[in-house]
Amino acid sequence: MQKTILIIGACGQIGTELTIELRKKYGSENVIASDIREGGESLMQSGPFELLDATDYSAVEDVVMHYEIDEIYLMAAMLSATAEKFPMRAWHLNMNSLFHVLNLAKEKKISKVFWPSSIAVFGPNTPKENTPQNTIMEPSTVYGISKQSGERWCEYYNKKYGVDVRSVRYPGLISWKTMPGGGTTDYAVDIYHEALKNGNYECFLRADTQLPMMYMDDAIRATISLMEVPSENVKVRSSYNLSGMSFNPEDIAGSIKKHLPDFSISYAPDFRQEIADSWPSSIDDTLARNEWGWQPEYDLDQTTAEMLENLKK
Ligand code: AKB
Repeated sequence: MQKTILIIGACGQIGTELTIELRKKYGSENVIASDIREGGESLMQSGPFELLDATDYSAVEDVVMHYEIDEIYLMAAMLSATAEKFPMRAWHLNMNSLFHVLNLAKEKKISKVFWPSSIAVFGPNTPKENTPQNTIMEPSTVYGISKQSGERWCEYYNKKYGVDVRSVRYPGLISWKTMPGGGTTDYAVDIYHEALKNGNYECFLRADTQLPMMYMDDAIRATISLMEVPSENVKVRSSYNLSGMSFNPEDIAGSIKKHLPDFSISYAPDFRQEIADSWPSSIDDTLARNEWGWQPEYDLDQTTAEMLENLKK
């Protein structure tokens, strides 16, 4: 059966690539992109677009009714570093947009929701290596607190009202089509741009800051496969751990040097170091692998090759 999909936050780092992929899969006219601002040319020209404020319930409801939307992917959020600067704005955006979408599903105006969580749900007391699905969380950032609360609400809406909501805890995402904005893991994208432009990069994290990361193609594949799994197979209604690779700034610099031998990196840690230090260094995603067949494809060197090749163009 043909379905109609709305992506909220379609012009961001994940939203752009998700929209393009969903349009390939379900047809351009059936995938409505929306955001508070217009996006890049390839996104804007590939299908319908609506200017939409994710915190405005009536505006979201109008778009849902107008296009007879079946599924929403809610990708609008304020990320970790920016959220530390604007805690109340981050809370307002991250929580209210989620409530609006969950309530539309509760009222049966849509039938399925994807909402992204993050490794930021974990905190300084969480076991750092191979962080399990269920463990101590206690996030210490505004963004992490909003994602942790969001997970609890998703689970609640599923149990109480039968809302079909699905989620993964994204690690840092690496992509070349759209820049990330305001995250702690953004260095792993900036570094490729600077390597090609200037041959050097000043990193805002320490050399040994190991974090979970993933190439965007893997992240999009994970997202769409989770949304396609039959509902009874989705056992976790908070959010699934999801793992791609783990590396630190020194490793990524080494990987870049295989292509650009003169590349150099220096370190000037700032407030984002404390955020990174509170997060896991690797993730155990056994449940995602067992329950819906998750398998990552990209390691660090493959990611570097793809990033440099595409950014050079
Ligand atoms: C961030 O750094 O804030 C995000 C995330 C890990 O959720 N990329």
